[in-house]
Amino acid sequence: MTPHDIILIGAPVDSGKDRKGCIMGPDAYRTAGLGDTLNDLGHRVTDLGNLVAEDTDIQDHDHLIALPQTVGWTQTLNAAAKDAAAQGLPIFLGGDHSLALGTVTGIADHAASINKPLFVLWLDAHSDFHTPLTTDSGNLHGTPVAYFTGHDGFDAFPPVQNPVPTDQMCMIGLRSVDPAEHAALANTDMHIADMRAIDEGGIRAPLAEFLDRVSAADGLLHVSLDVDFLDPDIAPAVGTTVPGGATLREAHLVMEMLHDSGRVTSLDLVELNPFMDERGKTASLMVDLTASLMGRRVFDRPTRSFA
Ligand code: 6HN
Ligand code: MN
Ligand code: MN
Ligand code: MN
Repeated sequence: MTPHDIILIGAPVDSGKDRKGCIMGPDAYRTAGLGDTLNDLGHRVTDLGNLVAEDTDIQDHDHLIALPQTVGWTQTLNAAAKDAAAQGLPIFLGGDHSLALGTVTGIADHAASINKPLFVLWLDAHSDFHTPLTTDSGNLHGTPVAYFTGHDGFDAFPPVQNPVPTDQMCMIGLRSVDPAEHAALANTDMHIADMRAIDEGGIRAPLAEFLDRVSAADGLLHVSLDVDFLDPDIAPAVGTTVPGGATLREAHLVMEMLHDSGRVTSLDLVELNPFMDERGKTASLMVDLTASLMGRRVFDRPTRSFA
């Protein structure tokens, strides 16, 4: 297994929605042993600690929740992501999903600087494809994909320098898409495997097809893992649970395939709300999934048959 220089970046973003608690996410991952786990797999691990959002001059908005704070985080994380991607494999310890407004745009700027296409894998119950003009909840964690793919309505945010083309994106696990998001997605060539597709055909095929395209283009791959991608029975610590999510084995298979592809260059761990967890089980599961992504396995394949 190739050892990586892994850079842990605490992003305790809690401004992307009403319900509080994601501020505790980074420390929950540390408490669950993320750093040591990755170190034991043979990686070199640096923890940059928790970042603090920049101050902005933006005014509060009457519909959008905590707009100034989220714009500040976007600026901070854009710069941090650009920087870290040039030095190793950043893992952003969220924080809610609004952090991807900054992380993905920063990684996209890095990819452009080395002339490589950036691909994004979105593992989520939701498409997070609202704009500030279409969101009915006002929760900006529902908007990052529209922002970093270059859609209108984000006037308060820094202009996106290098939008990610939608055909370089794949969403897996969707089961809650609002009407405005549905209409907007229909106008894109985004690759989508919703839960029905996974029920019928399995989770392997759509991911394998996407990974083949990343390899063929010699692309960078950013993975954004929302806790609510997982079924709430195994991952209760998230404010936006939707029944019928990925099982433990489906999730590990995704991570194992991502590892085998050798393509992943950055990762978001988002939406963990430790206040809602059951004795740390969701935080520990997220650490285990990250371990699978970074090379933990029972046997090298093909496994020996014990029959
Ligand atoms: N997430 N579509 C809903 C909204 O409020 O816009 C849910 C968003 C969930 C956000 O998954 O990170
Ligand atoms: Mn999300
Ligand atoms: Mn979600
Ligand atoms: Mn909504």
